[in-house]
Amino acid sequence: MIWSKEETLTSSEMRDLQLKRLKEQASYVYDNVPYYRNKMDIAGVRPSHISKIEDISMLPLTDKSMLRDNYPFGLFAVDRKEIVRLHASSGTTGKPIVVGYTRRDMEDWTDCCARLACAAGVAEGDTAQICFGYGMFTGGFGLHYGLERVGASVIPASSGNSERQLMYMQDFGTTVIVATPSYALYLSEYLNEKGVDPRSLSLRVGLFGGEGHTPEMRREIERRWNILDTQNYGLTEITGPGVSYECTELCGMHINEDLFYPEIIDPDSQEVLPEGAEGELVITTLRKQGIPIIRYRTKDITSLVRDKCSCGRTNVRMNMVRGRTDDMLIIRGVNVFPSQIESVLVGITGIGPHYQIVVTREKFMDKIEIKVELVDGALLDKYSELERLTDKIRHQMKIQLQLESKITLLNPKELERTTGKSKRVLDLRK
Ligand code: DLL
Repeated sequence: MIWSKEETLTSSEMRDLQLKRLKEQASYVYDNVPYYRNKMDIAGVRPSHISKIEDISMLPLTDKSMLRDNYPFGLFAVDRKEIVRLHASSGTTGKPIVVGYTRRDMEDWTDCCARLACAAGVAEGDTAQICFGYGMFTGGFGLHYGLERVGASVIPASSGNSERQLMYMQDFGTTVIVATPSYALYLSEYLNEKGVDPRSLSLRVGLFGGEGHTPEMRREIERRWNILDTQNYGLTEITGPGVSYECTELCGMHINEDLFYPEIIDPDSQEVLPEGAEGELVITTLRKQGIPIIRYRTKDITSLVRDKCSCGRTNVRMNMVRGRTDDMLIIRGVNVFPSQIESVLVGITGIGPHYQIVVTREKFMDKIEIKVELVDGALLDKYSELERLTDKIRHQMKIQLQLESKITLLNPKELERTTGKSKRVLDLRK
């Protein structure tokens, strides 16, 4: 089944709709968001200059820094009283980036997530267990509403607490798991340790997103759980989950291009690349009211596929994300910037400016270790002081990153020094 008629438009119908919406969205931001008006004025572009969809490339590119510089509500295009929901995601500094949804934005978001669920074959009669965090992260709430919309019975289990997750799966007859792919793998190990074969449960479909997963991970998930592993993609800045999603053909993620216009650019030259080429995904929202976003550089590397999909959907697909162009780490679905870690460390006395972040994967679960040099090596002999300092750093990291981390204190000069760019991150997951 296909949820919405916008998923099956002919290419000329889609282009007409996109052009109409792009013109409206460009005028809307020009009139309502001073940041865009300034940017367009500087570039000498007016919304009225847009006469075909390709003209979008005249509009200026944007990135996360605009959200940081306009924190918290400077990019909102409506009065605060129109905003019915706020969400947030990590920024490059201590402050998060904040997005707001109007009632219509919530409707559109719900519809996007309903399309996603429907494309994976989820429907009335299914019981969907959402293992994403419910909170400022968009994963939990976004999928929640979409799954309810298709008629599934939703278990808002939230993240963590594997014992509970298992109990719900067994007692409530969960048929759909909604999680990061790494959590699905971790949970399967946990179940095995408890003597439960994941394949003996009632699960049949996984809706996985928030981080990438390789074809190997997919095979492993399918083998361990005996479920259909589908992937979906999204980002807070654009809407959260529901930007794109796989259908049961598993040949790329269909983009909701009636709402989000995708382009692929060369991250260095910023030129738009021809169809099929791999580069950085840039997205323009076409119908957002709360916080419309023009030509947003996602930093995600992928390519677009336009050939026919046997599911009947005609909307363009994006391939699995191959990586990112920046240093953002995704740890168990949580976005982490090294700069956030640094901002915690610089405020703590007793430790020096040298640190290293080591990311590993144990039993499919991401682990983060932060190695920090002490200013005074003699402290290493004072166990209680050392423990107090370690606890303090761990606690502040938890507040900043929303993640547990391991803190290791080192002797002064123990970390390797480089004359060039310092290598702060050691990602050993690949
Ligand atoms: O992760 C939204 C989301 C939640 C999508 C749940 C799907 C399911 P952010 O926290 O803002 O939003 O992180 C966005 O996560 O730019 C990608 O780098 C990465 N990401 C999300 N989904 C995928 C995916 C949510 N399927 C950032 N494959 C994005 C690869 C993904 N990377």
